[in-house]
Amino acid sequence: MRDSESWEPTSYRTHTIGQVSGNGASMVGSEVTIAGYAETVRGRGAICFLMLRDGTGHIQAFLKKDNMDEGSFESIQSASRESTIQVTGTVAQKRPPKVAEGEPVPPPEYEVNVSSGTILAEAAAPLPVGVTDDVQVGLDVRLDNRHLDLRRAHVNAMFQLRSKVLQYGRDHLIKEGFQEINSPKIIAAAAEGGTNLFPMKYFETEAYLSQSPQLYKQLAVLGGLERVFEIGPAFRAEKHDTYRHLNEFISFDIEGAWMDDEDVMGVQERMIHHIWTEVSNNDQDLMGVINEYRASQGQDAVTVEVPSLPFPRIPYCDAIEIVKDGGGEIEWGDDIESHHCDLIAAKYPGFHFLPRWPMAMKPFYIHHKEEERGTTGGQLSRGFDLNFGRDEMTSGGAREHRVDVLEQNLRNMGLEPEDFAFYTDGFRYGAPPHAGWGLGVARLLMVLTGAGNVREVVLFPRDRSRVTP
Ligand code: AMO
Repeated sequence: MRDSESWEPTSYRTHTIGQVSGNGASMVGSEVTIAGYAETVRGRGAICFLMLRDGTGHIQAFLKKDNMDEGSFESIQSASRESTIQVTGTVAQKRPPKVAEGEPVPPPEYEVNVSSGTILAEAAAPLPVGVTDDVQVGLDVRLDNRHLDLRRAHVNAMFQLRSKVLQYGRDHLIKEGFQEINSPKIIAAAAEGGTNLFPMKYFETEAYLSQSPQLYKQLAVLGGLERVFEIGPAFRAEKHDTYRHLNEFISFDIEGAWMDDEDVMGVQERMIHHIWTEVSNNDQDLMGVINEYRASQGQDAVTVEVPSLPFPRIPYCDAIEIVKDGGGEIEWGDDIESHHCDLIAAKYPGFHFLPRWPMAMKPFYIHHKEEERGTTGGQLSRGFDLNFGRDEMTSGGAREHRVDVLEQNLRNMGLEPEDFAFYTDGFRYGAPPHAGWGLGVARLLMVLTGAGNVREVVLFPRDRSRVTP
């Protein structure tokens, strides 16, 4: 439940439910108007107990026929679960429950003795997804009814955590001198390979949905913004159907001038360390709600263990050896796939970087790895991934800032430099060496919350079979 101490009254309520239940002692006798969802409606005849919930808490509203006009009493008494209801009444302390001698006395609880009330919108019954009662339904039914699914305490907690994680990440980057940008999402050239583009008709010409802010965050840095970040949507027409792939995802990107791969790995690990520390210090209540649900499903609790710095760095060549030693089949030049990652994670549980990938496996904008800066060539790159367990969280690297080499990289990858002129032109007038990364927000949240599927932590996921709601 959200902390609403500082929330102002609105046209529909004088107080949030959290304000009333949290400050009950000082509010006894005060008149309040509150509004929320009807969790339960109990009682017959002349009295009724209505459990109301808003985003900040629950409270019991006590209705007596004699104290209200008859019509509103009767309509509320017969209201269906999850209907939205507004009530006005006085705050009172609930009668304390009887406790055996020697047993601890529970803290006082408060209720609202209702003098008037209105149903704002009646809920249809039955509910396709149980909100407070745990009826087992599959993920697809939940996502079809996400508006109801979100009312469940642990799902709501996931999205509160998501907002916190983005806030902590932002705060950290701003402290390190990064400024937030927004790059276009309608684009003309592919940053991440031409095969997974969503084409769109753009007046008389063809355009695409952006796969990544890559080229634009670089241009912003070349333009002198120095250190930038963006949290925005990325679109990939990938035909994957897995727990970690979506066709629209939120990419958390940074780009910094006068930085190389090692520098931005530092930014990444400090940011993740900061997020985990803040969640551990401030958001154990939200983790508690998630763990309560996990316990009800027989799942282990998730704990927020702040990772120690620095994260291990396992260069690609060493990672290949670890996979081979673990019995995996892999050769230099092969991609490191999930089943290979399991073997690496057995040795390095937690976050770990995989730097220095073969140049041929990295996009055209990645810089070669050289012993002597300023020379070209070499098989290795300054590109890296950050993994956790079997999942890739981030890709990044130092960028090629010399326009002649950049154009050659494009040609080497079968691309036409002319198609990228809007980008390469940015390098013609003095380009600072720079580096950056892109982090999949949902994948990071999956690690933090123990969710087994990115769809759990994405409000309205888009995959091959889902474009609604
Ligand atoms: P990359 O393509 O590796 O790199 O993407 C960066 C990160 O985004 C996440 N991600 C996805 N998440 C969900 N569904 C998908 N289909 C999906 N695809 C990618 C992953 C991944 O690590 N321009 C570079 C970044 C850079 O170098 O700055 C890029 O986009 O967590």
